[in-house]
Amino acid sequence: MQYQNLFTRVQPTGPGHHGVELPAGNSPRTGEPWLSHLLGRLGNAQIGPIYLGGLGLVSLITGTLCFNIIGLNMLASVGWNPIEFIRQLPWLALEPPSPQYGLHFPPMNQGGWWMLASGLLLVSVLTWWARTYTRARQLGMGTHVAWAFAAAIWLFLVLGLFRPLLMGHWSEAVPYGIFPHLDWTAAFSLRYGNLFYNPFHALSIVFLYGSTLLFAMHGATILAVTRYGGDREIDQILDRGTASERAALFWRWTMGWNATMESIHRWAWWFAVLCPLAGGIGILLSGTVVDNWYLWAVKHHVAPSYPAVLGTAIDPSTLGGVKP
Ligand code: 07D
Repeated sequence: MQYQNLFTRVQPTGPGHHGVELPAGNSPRTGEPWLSHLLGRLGNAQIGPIYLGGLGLVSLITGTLCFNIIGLNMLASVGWNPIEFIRQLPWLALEPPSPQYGLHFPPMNQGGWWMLASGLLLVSVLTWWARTYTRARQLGMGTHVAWAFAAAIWLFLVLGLFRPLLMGHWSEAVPYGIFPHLDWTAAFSLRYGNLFYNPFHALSIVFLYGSTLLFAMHGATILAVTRYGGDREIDQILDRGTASERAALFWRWTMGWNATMESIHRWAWWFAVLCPLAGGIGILLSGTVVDNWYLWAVKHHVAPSYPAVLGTAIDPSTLGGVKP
């Protein structure tokens, strides 16, 4: 019979476990643990208890307020018609203030709600970060998750806070909305001469794609040796002649070299973290230091200057356009 680890996973039932004792000064965990067979097929069957705490509470409240402000503004934009709200949802937006307001606080209906929603989102994301940091510390863990999350927050802050501040306009920030934020992304690329020529965008893609490749390699390798207990990581590191040695051997045979049980996770962490870190640098440089990435690439002999038959590329910033 074929070994099917997904279907042979045993789900023992019994009293739920609240987890290790927490040091003094922590809030109690909320909720009696219960078991879900369905979720147990995807991960751990035990649900809860959850740790809410002060930071979690602030994060949830500010996040919910932000979400509702965005939703209500969208609803207002279709005359408070719920049917139109659902029908047009992908196109609806809460836009940042227009350029004329610079870094000033605009009237509520001209970007003020965007400012308020963004302030709340900022508090929500930062308190959630602090929560990942303090929860890890209280469990005696390293803070690797918090610092990986911080890398994503770096890109989020560059897009919505640091770059608009450097450019002197909140209008530079990203709108809330499904298609509107995609349109913003495409417009940003066009405005700065095609983001493909931005080396940090390229580097960010390297780590994005690199992360998927590494994740596929690692996930596949471990699944391939679960029949030998490869998913029981600690036994694998301490014992000899294990599934993990077989997995290592597989890679040493196929590509001459292998990562270790520990180093593969460092590879994964760095690849994931470098994606938004490099990306944030690329966005911060756009419009502040470099105005046109295509012309930048030509100047630095990265891209060829195309033959004159195609006409010369014109830097859009020299065309005048709409001035604030
Ligand atoms: C966005 C930041 C962290 C987010 C946080 C979120 C909440 C709650 C709730 C609103 C993901 C906090 C908030 C959880 C929200 C409420 C209620 C992380 C983020 C903390 N690109 N591109 C990248 C590719 C093109 C463009 C990165 C590929 C075109 C712009 C990545 C292609 C154009 C920007 C990437 C491609 C263009 C990017 C993102 C291919 C026009 C960025 C990395 C094959 C479409 C961003 C330097 C990431 C960046 C970015 C990939 C093409 C524009 C590597 C594969 C040429 C403007 N692009 N791109 O981790 O960093 O995002 O650029 O075509 O800003 Mg690109």
